[in-house]
Amino acid sequence: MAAEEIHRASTHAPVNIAVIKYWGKRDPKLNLPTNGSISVTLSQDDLRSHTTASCAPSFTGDSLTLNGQAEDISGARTQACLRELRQLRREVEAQDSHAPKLADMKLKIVSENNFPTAAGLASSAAGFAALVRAIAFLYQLPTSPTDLSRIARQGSGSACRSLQGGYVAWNKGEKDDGSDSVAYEVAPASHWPDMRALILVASSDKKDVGSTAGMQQTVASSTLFQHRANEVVPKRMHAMEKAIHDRDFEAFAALSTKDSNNFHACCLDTDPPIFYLNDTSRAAIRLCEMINSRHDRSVCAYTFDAGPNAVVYYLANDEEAVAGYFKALVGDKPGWEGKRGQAIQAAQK
Ligand code: 2P0
Repeated sequence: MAAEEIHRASTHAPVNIAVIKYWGKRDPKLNLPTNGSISVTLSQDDLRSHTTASCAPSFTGDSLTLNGQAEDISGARTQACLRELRQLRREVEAQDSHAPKLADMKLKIVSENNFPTAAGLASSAAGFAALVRAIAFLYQLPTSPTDLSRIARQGSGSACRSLQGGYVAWNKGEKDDGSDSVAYEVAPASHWPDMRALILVASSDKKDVGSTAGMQQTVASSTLFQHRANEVVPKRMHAMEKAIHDRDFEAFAALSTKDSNNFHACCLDTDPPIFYLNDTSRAAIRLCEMINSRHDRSVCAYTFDAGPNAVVYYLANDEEAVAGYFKALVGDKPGWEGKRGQAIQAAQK
């Protein structure tokens, strides 16, 4: 008896770190945001999800294994991604009678992150982006990164920004069906190749308030947030795109740090308040401020997601000024050692 043919495709997707933050949904089901966002894609050599998707007639159920552990994929978000991808495959099969009927087969998805999933390093973004692209490759879909970003967004909002390299924006969109809430490339990584990111893991504990729940609490209770979504971010989106196009690090740094602080101020303005930063985070902020003040210019820019870990952006020429100080801090201070003091230097390519 001939061996059964297993159809298989693999891909990887990088972590992205926002410099204009996504926080708040106007439609939680479709993951439509209240404001646009912009991120920098980190090098896949440093932080990425690698995913293989396969299907065969004998597979009995859809399954996902993440870092060797079986994951529940019955949630509405994963199901929305699988449904959309299968629908697109059915369209391919309807147009080509010789195309194998993959959409009817069950999927086996195996994913590995090369960084600690629990460390709060945007693992859902890289994870959903890799999952969606692996299945799109398996199904040989004629989809663009923008089409795929619309699907990945439904898995996790920030995932839509991990399907392209370099500098990526997520357009808030205006339509209720989410068809225009997609990611686009502001500039390729090669446009500003000397950008660097230093990631300081201040804690790899699971966060107290998850992003999905936290942002909904903020939307429901923060008045500061209304100002952020309607006034602050729309202006910053344009200014950040210009800073990236102009390779203007001074403007990039000012906008990144201000946006991180504005986002965390909205978290504090939430009822009950959400605290993502800790003493280590605040020490990193003070160190950046000190480095910039000593040089009398913006040498480094800090940003924090929904957790205490700092991401510090700087240019390659300033490697010594920034990494030197942070390495000293990591090495010297109790609380930055071992798991809590792990520093990953990720060169953005
Ligand atoms: C961002 N964050 O722009 C912001 C900054 C956290 C702070 O995107 O509910 O995990 O899956 O759409 O994408 C985290 O939110 O939330 C996030 P869901 P997601 O990167």
